[in-house]
Amino acid sequence: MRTLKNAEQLWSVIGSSTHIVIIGHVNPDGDAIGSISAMYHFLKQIGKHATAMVPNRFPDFLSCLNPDGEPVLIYRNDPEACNNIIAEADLIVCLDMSGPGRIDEMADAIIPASARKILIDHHLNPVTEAFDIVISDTEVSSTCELLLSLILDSPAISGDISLVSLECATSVAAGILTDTNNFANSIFPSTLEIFSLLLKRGIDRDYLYNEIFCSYSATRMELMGHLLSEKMTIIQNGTVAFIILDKADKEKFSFRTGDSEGFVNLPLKIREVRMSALLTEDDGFVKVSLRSKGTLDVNSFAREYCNGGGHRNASGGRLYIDISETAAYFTSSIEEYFKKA
Ligand SMILES: [Mn+2]
Repeated sequence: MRTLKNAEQLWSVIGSSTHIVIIGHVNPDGDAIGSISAMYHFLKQIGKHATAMVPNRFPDFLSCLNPDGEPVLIYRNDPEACNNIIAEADLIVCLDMSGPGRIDEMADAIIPASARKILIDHHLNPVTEAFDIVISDTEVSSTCELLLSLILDSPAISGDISLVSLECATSVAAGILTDTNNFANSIFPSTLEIFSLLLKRGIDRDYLYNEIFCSYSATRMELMGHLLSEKMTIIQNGTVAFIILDKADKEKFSFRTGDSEGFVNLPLKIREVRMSALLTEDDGFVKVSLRSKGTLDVNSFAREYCNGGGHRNASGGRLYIDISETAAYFTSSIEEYFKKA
């Protein structure tokens, strides 16, 4: 789906705004922080100041994208100060989130805010009624890719990549590397065209690769080994694998936000496994991450059984059950789902 018809309004709305807030989704990843940082730097370049904000903290390795002197605010650390900034805003740019459901309690400040709201996103089924302008394209690798194509079309850049700042270009590259898992998935022709421009602009891909993919703490590496050897269960004649990450293991391995990023993909390395789930105990719910190979649709499974959704090969959701019941619930849901299919 491509909903680009509002793109021409984007820069005029930004041009007429003075108090701009840029936000991204909860548990921010490289695409959320990358697109926030890229937008921040581009706005700065065109003489616009913006405040960047996310619901909760993000992994340390992404701090290489944090704007110098003005780091991204963490809503949960100081909701009152963030609420004041949101209340004073006349424009809120929402990146890499399909709707207010992706920003947890920050939604209580964002939804009633009088500011105009722009969505720039690549997820399925954006909540269009929550925004004044929706720029949504699912046929791109990442929000960062979509954002750079918009920036290239802007009057200030007019297609000339050499005019894009290195900070902006580096942030965009981080989002593309993250969401494609270092060019393993979600690659479109436009993805490589955009990345080619970024290389021409002089981004340091090796540096970003090491920051994003080779920056595990020792305990994170040990947690990965533990989950694979002790907590992975393979069901459905070897075609579905799930991993349960409970609070006891989080504590044992000094778990920090982002430590389980990418773990859901690991069981897909097994030849017969077509679908993988990571089921993580959180406060009051179990977070579900789902991945699949080929035509197996985890989006419909997430919608039907996990109060969630997403893409065909990558979806997520939440279960409002105890972690001790999760294995039984997931196993019976899978049996039912495959029987119907
Ligand atoms: Mn993304």
